[in-house]
Amino acid sequence: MERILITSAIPYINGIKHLGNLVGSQLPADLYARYMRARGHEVLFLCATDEHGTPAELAAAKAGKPVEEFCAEMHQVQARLAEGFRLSFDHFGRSSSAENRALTQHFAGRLADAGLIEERSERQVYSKADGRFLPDRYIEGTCPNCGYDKARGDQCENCTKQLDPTDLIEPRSAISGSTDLEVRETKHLYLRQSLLRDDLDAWIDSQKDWPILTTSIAKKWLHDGDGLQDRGITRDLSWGVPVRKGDQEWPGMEGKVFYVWFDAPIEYIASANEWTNARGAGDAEWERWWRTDKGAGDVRYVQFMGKDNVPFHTLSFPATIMGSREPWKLVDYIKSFNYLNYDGGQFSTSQGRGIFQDQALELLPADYWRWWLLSHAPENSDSEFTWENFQAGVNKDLADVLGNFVSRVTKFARSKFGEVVPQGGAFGAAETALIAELETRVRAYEVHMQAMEIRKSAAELRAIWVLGNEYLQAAAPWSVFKTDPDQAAAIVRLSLNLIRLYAVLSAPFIPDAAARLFSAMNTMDVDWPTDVASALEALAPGHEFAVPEVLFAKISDEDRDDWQARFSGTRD
Ligand code: B3M
Ligand code: ZN
Repeated sequence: MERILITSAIPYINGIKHLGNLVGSQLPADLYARYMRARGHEVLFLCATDEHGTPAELAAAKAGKPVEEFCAEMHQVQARLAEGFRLSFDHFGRSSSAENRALTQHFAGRLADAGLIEERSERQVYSKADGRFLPDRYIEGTCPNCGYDKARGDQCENCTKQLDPTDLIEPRSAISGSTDLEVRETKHLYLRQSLLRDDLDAWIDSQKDWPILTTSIAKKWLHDGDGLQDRGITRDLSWGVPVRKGDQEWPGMEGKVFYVWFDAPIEYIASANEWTNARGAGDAEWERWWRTDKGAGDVRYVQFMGKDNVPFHTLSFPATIMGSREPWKLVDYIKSFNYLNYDGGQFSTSQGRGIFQDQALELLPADYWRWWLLSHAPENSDSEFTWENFQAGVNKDLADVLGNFVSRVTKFARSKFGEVVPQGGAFGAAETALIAELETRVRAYEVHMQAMEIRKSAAELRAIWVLGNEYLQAAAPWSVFKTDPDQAAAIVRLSLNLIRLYAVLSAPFIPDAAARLFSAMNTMDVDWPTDVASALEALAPGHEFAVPEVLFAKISDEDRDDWQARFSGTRD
């Protein structure tokens, strides 16, 4: 038995995430966590909301709420959606937690002690009316390029030109509208990542099994252009982790907070601490996952994320950990994803384009989405969601193959033998062949799941479902019954057992359907089939079962067209 720590990139708090976000981190992480638990490993699966930074402040202002209140509410919303999609986090934390505040300040203090933090002076726009420095996107004015009068200090939305706040004509504060702005000196902390370049380089080189997508991005940022840049890790905002050196004041840094990307990955650790604090458990319990001096030496740590987050996880966060000179657990494997596109374009949170998590769950149960998204995970290239493709995947794989098998077997069994597993005779050549093929495919499925090859795993699982259908079609118990009821009973006995086996194998992908199959088969035996032949004897003759309700409803052409039209525009 192994111990496996799993984290998914923590979603921003500022809005409800779309399905592209879901398939790029949380959903595959959940698949892996469920599979590893099913194989008997000890798993700690953590996620959280990423609550700091300008986007959170802006979203709260737009909602007309204090930022703390906005974040608390949105955390609940995201937590409920995570439950809706059956994401099996052991803890879903908050980067604004007291635990993360303490840990973030701790790391900053350690980095400073190690000489890895430097103070630099910068010139930044200050608003007297607002009594604060303004981040670039908090400054509005007229675009010097196109004349648009609501251009932001970082970019003009109208003509897309990248801007500096000083380029704007008649700049004003986006908060108060005040034009009483001036440029002032301000000090910020920089993490001297460049000093850790060789350590990072050697560490990345030693990761022989990482996916190419992960290492290529890491290497690009390590070596391209100017190489690894030192990074500003503080901001002049009020919402965030206050800048402190451990539990000490940091002279000159009063009123400043850490940059959101500095504290967000530390929340992976803090979430474990929140998890134990929530239960009144001691520190030893989370530290055995995170501190190699306290038992985490044999933990395998796997992270899941979209490709845009890779530089932060291969360079910045490891720099924080290595630079602390403390024995924190470093990631062992980073599974990264390309993008899922939506119907000929991109999913976009800011433009409200695509399907969002809440909308998806209003249309269909989680399993439909889980199955389609995972079986089309954007692993080796970007992939695309279209309504035709979604309909085809659900109707073919879930309804015609898996659902149909379950329905035919259970209904036929009930009609001929009642709702108990019949005894029947010995297995013949067809059954022996099926078992051998299942044995091969189940082992292949294990290999793909272990390697986090999501699409290959889905394809293998689908092939395992198909085997059952093909067997049933060829064995034709409904005909055999007329001449040899005993043989028909053996076919049914095997097929009912196959339903239980399917529930075990499919649970990581479609946990709700699996739970319904277990309950219909009236069994708590969820053991992984280390030997297919004996797994197919788990339900003994005489064992009672029930015919389940329709497992998966087909998506009609009408619904498909209706949904396509409904989600063709943008959400406000
Ligand atoms: N919140 C961005 C994202 O959700 C960011 C990830 C943080 S991971 C520590 O894609
Ligand atoms: Zn412009």
